[in-house]
Amino acid sequence: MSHAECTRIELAPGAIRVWSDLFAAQSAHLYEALCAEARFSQHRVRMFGRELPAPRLSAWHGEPGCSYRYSGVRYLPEPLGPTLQQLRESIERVCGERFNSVLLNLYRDGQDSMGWHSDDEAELGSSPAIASLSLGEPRRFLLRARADPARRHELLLANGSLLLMEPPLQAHWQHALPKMRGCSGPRLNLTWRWVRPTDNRAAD
Ligand SMILES: O=C(O)CCC(=O)C(=O)O
Ligand SMILES: [Mn+2]
Repeated sequence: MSHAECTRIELAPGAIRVWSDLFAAQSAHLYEALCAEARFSQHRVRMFGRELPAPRLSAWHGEPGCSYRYSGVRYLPEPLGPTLQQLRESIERVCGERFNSVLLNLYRDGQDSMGWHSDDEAELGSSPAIASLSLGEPRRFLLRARADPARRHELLLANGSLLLMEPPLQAHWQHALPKMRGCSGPRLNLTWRWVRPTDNRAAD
């Protein structure tokens, strides 16, 4: 990990911080190791009243009890392997935040995407900090204000970049990763979260 510069962008209410090449030097190694360590599957999403395969592959890893509910399905965490453990420590140190779980999304090419949403699942609490590591092809990342969707901000998330969405961004802004023409390579994204652990037997 290099000692990269951090840029803070005020998006009142809320802010983001970006380290544009923090993990660039290790990116190829991290990509390989994480693809071997993570348990990817194609989750299903509810869109336009129908259930469809998500346009990306996903994996949920975390400490025991950190389950995650998405599109009506509860995912139990796979364990944090050695690469994820090490990354978590580095990212916690840089961000000054604690994380106990991570959602990995593998966008196989520019046709894979993620629609508009906020990271506002109940298990994240009312005002979460979310740290997002990008490895692979640069992709556009869009933000729009909930109160005024014409108010937008756009970033190009580069290989090895780290983005921190500071509280209370999730309450006031949505984000999306649109399809991108001309992008033929894969991108792996990891969003680190603090989930309030539940008793798995009692949670449903
Ligand atoms: O791939 C990205 O940069 C965004 C991922 C995201 O928003 C999420 O996992 O909730
Ligand atoms: Mn998100």
